[in-house]
Amino acid sequence: MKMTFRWFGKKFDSVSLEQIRQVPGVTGVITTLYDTKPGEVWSKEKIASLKKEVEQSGLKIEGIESVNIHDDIKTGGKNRDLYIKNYITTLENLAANDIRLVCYNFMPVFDWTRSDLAKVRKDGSTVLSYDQELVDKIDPDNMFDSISEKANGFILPGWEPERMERIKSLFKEYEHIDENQLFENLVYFLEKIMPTCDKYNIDMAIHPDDPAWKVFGLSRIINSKDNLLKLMKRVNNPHNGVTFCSGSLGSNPKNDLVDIIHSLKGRIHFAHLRNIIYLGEKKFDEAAHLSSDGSLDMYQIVKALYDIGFDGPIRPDHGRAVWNEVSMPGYGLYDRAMGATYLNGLWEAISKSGK
Ligand code: DNO
Ligand code: MN
Repeated sequence: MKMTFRWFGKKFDSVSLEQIRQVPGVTGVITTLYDTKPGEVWSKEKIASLKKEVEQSGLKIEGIESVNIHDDIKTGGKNRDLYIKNYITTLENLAANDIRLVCYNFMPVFDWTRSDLAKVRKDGSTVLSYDQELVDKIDPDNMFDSISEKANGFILPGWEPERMERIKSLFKEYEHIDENQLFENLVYFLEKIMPTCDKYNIDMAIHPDDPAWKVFGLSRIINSKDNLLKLMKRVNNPHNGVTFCSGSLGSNPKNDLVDIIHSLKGRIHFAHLRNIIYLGEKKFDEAAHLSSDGSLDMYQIVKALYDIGFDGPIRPDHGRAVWNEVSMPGYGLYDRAMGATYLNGLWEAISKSGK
C-alpha cells in the first residue's frame, strides 16, 4: 500500500508539495493536468514537466485523478471515436512517463453532488454534506451557483466554470441516455482502450458515482456491488478496475463495503478512504476519517483491503475544514494529514497483528 495525497497543482491548490512531503508516511501524490479539458491530448512534455516538479519535491506521481472522459464518449455522440483516439494517445504519453494508473468517472453532467460545501459542525469545523430534500429544491441549471459561494474562490473538480456555462445543453445531451445505454457506452470505451492498457500495463480505475443514486434524473451505473461486478465481468481484463471510494459507495447504507472489497479482489487499483455520518434517507454529512466520528467502520474497510492483498495507492479523501484553514472544500491540508496518519496507523496495526 502506498499512502498518497491528492494535489491539484501549484496554480490551483492551497496545499504545496513541500507541505505534503512533511506528512509522515505520505510518499506520493495523485494529480492531473488541471489546465487540460476532457477530450484533449496530454502531451508527453507537459506530463514530463509535472512529473519533474513532483519528483523534485521528493514525492512520486502514483496515479492520475482524473483523465476526464469527454461527454461524447459518455453519450455515444458523433465524435466519440476521435475522443477515444485522443484518450489512447494520452495513455501512451502517460506510460512514456512511467505513469500507469488512471482514475476516471462515468457520471453524466455532474462529477459529484453536495447540497452544502461548508456545513458547520458542533466543534466549529465544517464539512461537505448532502441532503436530498435540499437538492430537490435546486434547479439543476443553477446547481453550480447555489453551492459555489462556499467554494472559497477555488475551482471545484468536475465543476469547471466553462462546463457549467453549457449546463443546459449538457442536460439535453443526456436526455435519452438511460442506464443501459450509458453502460454500453462505457463498455465500448473500455474495449477500445484495453489493448493500449495491456501493452503498457496501465490500470484503469473507475470512480463510483457520488452519491450512489440518481441525481436530477441522470443515469447512474457505478453505484453498487452488482453494477461493479457487471462491469468487471463484461470487460473481463484486470486493467479494467475500480477506485474503491468508501464515501461514495458508502453513501448508500445498503452497500456492504467490506463485502464489495472482497468481491473485487484483484480489480481494486486505487482507494479513496473517508468517513460519513448517516443522517436519514439520502442524507449524510462527511466526517473526520476516524471510525468513531462517523457511520463507517474504517478499521474493517482497511482490514478488507489488507486481506485482499491490496498494494496500490490509498489517499485520504475529503477532510473537514479545521483550524481556520481556507482551501478548496474537502481538500485542506490539516484534516487530510490527520486522516493519512490515522489510516497509516490502522494499516500498521493490522499488518502487525497476529505476528
Ligand atoms: C471529488 C472526487 C471526484 C473524483 C472524480 C474521479 O472530490 O472524489 O471529483 O475525483 O469523480 O473521476
Ligand atoms: Mn472519492
